[in-house]
Amino acid sequence: MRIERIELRLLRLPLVRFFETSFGRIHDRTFVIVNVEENGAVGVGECVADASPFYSAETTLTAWHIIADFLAPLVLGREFSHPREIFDALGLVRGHRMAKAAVEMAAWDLFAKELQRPLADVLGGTPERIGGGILAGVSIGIQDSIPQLVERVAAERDAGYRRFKIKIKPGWDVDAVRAVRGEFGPIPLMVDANAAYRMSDATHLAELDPYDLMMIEQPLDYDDIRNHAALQKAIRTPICLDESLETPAQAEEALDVGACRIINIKPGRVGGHAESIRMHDAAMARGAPVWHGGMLESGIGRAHNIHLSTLPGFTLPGDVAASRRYFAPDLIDPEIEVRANGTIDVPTGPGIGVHIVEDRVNQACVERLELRATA
Ligand code: OSB
Ligand code: MG
Repeated sequence: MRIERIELRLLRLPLVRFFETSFGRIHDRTFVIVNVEENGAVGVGECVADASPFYSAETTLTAWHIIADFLAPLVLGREFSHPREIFDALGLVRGHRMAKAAVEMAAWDLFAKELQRPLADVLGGTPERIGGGILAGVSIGIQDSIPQLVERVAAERDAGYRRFKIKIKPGWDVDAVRAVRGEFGPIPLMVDANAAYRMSDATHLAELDPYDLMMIEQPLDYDDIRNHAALQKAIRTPICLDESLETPAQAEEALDVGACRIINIKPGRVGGHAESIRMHDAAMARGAPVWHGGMLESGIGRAHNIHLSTLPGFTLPGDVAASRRYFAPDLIDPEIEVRANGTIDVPTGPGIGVHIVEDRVNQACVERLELRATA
C-alpha cells in the first residue's frame, strides 16, 4: 500500500438532539474526514476530536494542523505492507492520537478495500461468532428534568437498545439513577461522569452502590490513576476508564493497580485500530471486559467502530447506536440501524462497507485541503 493523495475535509453537521455531559451541552459536531487514496481506491477515516478541548486536549483544528503539517508527510508516498505499520510510522509526533487515528483508520479501510474484504476480517474480528451483529447500547445525555430523562430511556428501550448509559455530574446523579431504576427495574444500566468528581466525593459516589450499576465510567480526573484505584476500594460499583486511557500501557497499568475493572476502547482516542487491538488484547489477557465507546461519530466513524466491535474481547454492549440518534440525514446511505433485538449488523462489503453520499459530505464541508506525494 502506497498512499499517493490525502484529502482533508472539515465538516459541520447539526445534531438531531443536543448532547450534554458534565463538561457542557453541544448542538452540532465539527469534525475532519480524511480520505487516503491509491490508484483510485479510497479509504476514509473520521477524526473524533471536538471543537473544544474539554473531553480531550485535541480539537478539530489541532487535528487538522497536525495531520496536514506533520502526519500526512510521514505517510505520503511511503510503502506499507500492512496498515498496522502506520501508527509506528507516526511515532515521531508525540500525542495527538485523535489526529493519528483518523489517518490510520482511513489506511485500514483502503487496505481492506484493496483486498476486497470487510474491515472486520482484516482487524481479526469474527462477525459470524456474534451472529453478524454487534451489541448496541445508548449514551443518554444530561436532560433538563428527571421526567425528560425517563422519557428518553423509554424511547431508546422501545427502539431496541438493551443497555443504557446515563451521563451524570454533581447534582444530577443519585436522583437520576433512582428514578430510572424505579421506572424500568433491572435494565442493564450504567453511568458516565466524564471526570466530574473528586476523591472527596467518594462517600457520595458510594450511594450509587445499591442500584446495581454495570459500572461507573471515568468518575475522577483524566490524569488520576492513583485516586481511581483508591476510589475503587471505596465503592462496590465497578469503575470503567475512558479519558484516562490513551495508550495500551496506561490500560495495563490501570487494570494492574485496580484503578478500573472494565475498559472503554475508542479507536479515535487511542490512536487507531492497531492501538485499539493492543489495548483489547491487554484487557483480555487480564480477564477484563471491554466495550466500544462512541464519540457522536457520523456513519463513517460509526462503521469503523462496528467493525472493531467484532473482536472477541468486546463482550459488553457499546455506545455504538443507529445513525438516526445523531444526524438526519447521516453521511451514509443506507443509514446504520438497530434491530429490535438490540444488535447492529456488521457491513459485509469491502472495507468499512458503507456507501458515503458525497453530496452530503460536500454540503457539510466548510474547508478542504489536498495533499500529494512528491514523486
Ligand atoms: O464520554 O463516552 C463519552 C460523546 C462525546 C464525548 C465523550 C463521550 C461521549 C458519549 C457519546 O458518551 C457516545 C455516543 O453515543 O457516540
Ligand atoms: Mg465516557
